[in-house]
Amino acid sequence: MGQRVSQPEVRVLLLGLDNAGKSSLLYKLKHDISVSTVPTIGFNVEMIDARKNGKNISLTVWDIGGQGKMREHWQKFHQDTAAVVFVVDSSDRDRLNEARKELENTLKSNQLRGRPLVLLANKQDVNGALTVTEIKDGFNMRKICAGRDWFVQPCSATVGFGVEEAFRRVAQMVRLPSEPGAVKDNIKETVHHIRKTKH
Ligand SMILES: Nc1nc2c(ncn2[C@@H]2O[C@H](COP(=O)(O)OP(=O)(O)O)[C@@H](O)[C@H]2O)c(=O)[nH]1
Ligand SMILES: [Mg+2]
Repeated sequence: MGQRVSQPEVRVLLLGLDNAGKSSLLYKLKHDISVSTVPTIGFNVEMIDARKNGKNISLTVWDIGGQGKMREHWQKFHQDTAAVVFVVDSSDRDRLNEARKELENTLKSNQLRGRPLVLLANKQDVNGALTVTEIKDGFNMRKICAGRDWFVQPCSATVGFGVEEAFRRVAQMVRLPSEPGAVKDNIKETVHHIRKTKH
């Protein structure tokens, strides 16, 4: 724990439609890598140890979900976010358009301008799941991600492939707090803010 305090920390937002597999991804990471959670205030936070430029960093991954009550906090979350991980259920063709709209809306946020995006094409273990190419084309990624770094990673949260790769990629893409153009992050401040404004 003490070691962590000194290492650079960046906030990563885990977004996507309900049922995309966000919680499963975090659960997977939690079992493979050391983490801490704040389950009592209605969302999941996991600290992921990662490496960037040969140094240890912490990714604090926030799964704030789509719960109505949390939506009012999204602006605050966006402001301090260094990267977005957007999870798609690749086996759910019926909701692909809904997922695309949600992603487009997210990317329109002023606070997230220029922040890197990793799109997780989850549930690749399901027969007939959309391929990375199909999702890239279907989402028109080149167009909607103009002006930021982006990457599409196939994965399966249940089988457990592609997940660690995705977060390694996130670590490569984020700007550290010490770098120009970075955002500062402060978990305590945010938790305090949420507690204060909860009721
Ligand atoms: N087959 C398959 N099912 C998955 C995968 N990831 C999640 N699921 C299932 O999808 C459902 C929704 O997952 P959950 O993590 O709760 O989604 P969330 O709403 O985005 O947090 C659950 O039944 C999971 O077991 C995956 O990679 N493959
Ligand atoms: Mg969930």
